[in-house]
Amino acid sequence: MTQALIVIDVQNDFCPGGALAVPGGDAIVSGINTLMDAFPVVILTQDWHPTGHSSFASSHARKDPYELAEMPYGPQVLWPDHCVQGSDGAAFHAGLNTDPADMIIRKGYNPAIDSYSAFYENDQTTPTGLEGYLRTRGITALTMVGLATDFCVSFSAQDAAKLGFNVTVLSDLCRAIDLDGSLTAAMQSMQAQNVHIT
Ligand code: VGL
Ligand code: ZN
Repeated sequence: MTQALIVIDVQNDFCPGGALAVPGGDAIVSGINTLMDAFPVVILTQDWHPTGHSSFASSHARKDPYELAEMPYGPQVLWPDHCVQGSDGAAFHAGLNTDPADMIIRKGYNPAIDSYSAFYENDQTTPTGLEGYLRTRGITALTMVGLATDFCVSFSAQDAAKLGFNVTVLSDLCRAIDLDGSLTAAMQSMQAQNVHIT
């Protein structure tokens, strides 16, 4: 069994002062750096949206951030503009040690479809390629940490578990947005998919 650590979206825009700041988002950075030493494989994900991305409220008439929009693939929360490709907000937190990463996978680059999960876009059918990468390297167990617990961590963990990986989420090294009970809902959904939460 080969174990990989997947570090989700530890980027400036999800940290205090960022466009979509997650409370305490920066508090997990040093713990994640330390944890990297314990894993033979480290993978980072990076939310990476083009300007005018369809998940931005600013791309929709008469919509404010945190409202819902009906997309062809279902309801989508609309966010403040964040993690625009090449911007400082899209960069990893300066304190995050990116050197141990074997691979950095970007997601959310499709203008028409958001991608919370590191495995599938929000249409739940378009793959990012991460599954193939993990399988061809013989990785069967995944530990996930990062931002945000109730969106990108939760969707990634659930997809991984559905794909048959043994998934553990270390909640101490995650932080949540917690929009209208989204954290409680995410915890329940992850548990229902047999994600181990510690
Ligand atoms: C995320 C909302 C929008 C996340 C990314 O990383 O959890 N949340 N884009
Ligand atoms: Zn995003």
